[in-house]
Amino acid sequence: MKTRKTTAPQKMKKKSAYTVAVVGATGAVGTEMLSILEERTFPVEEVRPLASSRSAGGEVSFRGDDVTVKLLTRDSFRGVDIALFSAGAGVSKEYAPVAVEAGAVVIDNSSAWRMDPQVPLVVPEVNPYDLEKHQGIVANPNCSTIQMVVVLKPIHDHAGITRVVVSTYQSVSGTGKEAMDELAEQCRQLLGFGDVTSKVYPHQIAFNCLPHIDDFVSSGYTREEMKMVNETRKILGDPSIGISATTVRVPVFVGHAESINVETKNKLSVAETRAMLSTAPGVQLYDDPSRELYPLQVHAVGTDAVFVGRIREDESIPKGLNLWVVADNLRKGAALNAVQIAEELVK
Ligand code: NAP
Ligand code: 12T
Repeated sequence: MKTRKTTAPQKMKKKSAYTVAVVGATGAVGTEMLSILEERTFPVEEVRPLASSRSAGGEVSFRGDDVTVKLLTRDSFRGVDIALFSAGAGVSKEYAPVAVEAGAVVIDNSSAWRMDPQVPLVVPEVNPYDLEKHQGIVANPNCSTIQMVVVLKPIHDHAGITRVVVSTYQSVSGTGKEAMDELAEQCRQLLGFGDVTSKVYPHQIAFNCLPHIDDFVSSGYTREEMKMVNETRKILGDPSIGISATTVRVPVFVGHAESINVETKNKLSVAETRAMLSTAPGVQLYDDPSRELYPLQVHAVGTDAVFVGRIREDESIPKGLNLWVVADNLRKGAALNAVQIAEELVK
């Protein structure tokens, strides 16, 4: 893993409005970043959309204006205060230090810097205090980690989590625009009784589930599963929590769901857990089985909350809970969390 040399914490200069670069502005996450900056009226003086030669020269829309997409180069960050990166780990590894050198604070959505001990890994509802020691780069956690820790944090504070077993049901938008096109195209092919072609995924994703997200590592887990383990421990600041993850791609366009089993030091009843989660920041309790109300991907799309329901005691152990957690992976799982970090930095 790459580490950066230690330097003094870098404070953001207070301004009435900021120059914000969006690296990967034409992608699934970048597009969402632009609309969330606009929606939340983040104080933007100038927005600078950056991408590869594939879309440089094209336009994106910001506050009703068409803004020209520029080619990402080493000179792209002159005058930039905040650089939101969402163009993959390779781009982040190469260009985040360039942006920091030019005086910007980088909020990086890729996996490039997350586990670097000098880089804070932040979910504002969970560990905003970790932002203080940043040295120019702040990392945004993985989408599946973010929605899980928003719910685990209050449980951990109240009852001490010892172990988590999680299975995910992740949408194709987590992979990006091409994967969304692939799911749509395969649905058309199958409903027309044609042959299915796969390019982005190794197998058919339409009407199918793939227990495979990101590359496999030698242990047999995938990188996505290990991100959930390592990032959760870093964010909760507790390396002693046992975590086991199985990450699964499902044929859903937007929204990730997770089945989470939690074991705690102290007993939590369903009523206590409901009461606690009903006031937790960023959490929306949606749990009324008598009216068939539980979180669903189709309801979470376009919203900001992390929805939790199906809260049950795990009757197989003395102190355990089962939860079903759903969020919009492009918003709270990526773009919204990044903009919330920017809001904390300029506060
Ligand atoms: P996407 O829809 O495929 O978009 C990729 C974006 O990156 C496009 O704007 C693309 O520009 C740009 N890009 C790619 N290569 C580039 C290069 N060499 N130089 C400059 N720009 C380049 O993907 P996405 O879903 O938005 O995801 C982008 C990245 O965000 C992912 O790779 C991942 O690292 C991160 N991500 C994080 C989370 C999370 O868990 N927090 C979730 C999803 C994604 P063109 O239009 O020019 O191709
Ligand atoms: N492979 O940010 O494919 O590390 O859903 C996020 C999502 C990597 C990441 C995905 C991925 C990341 C995916």
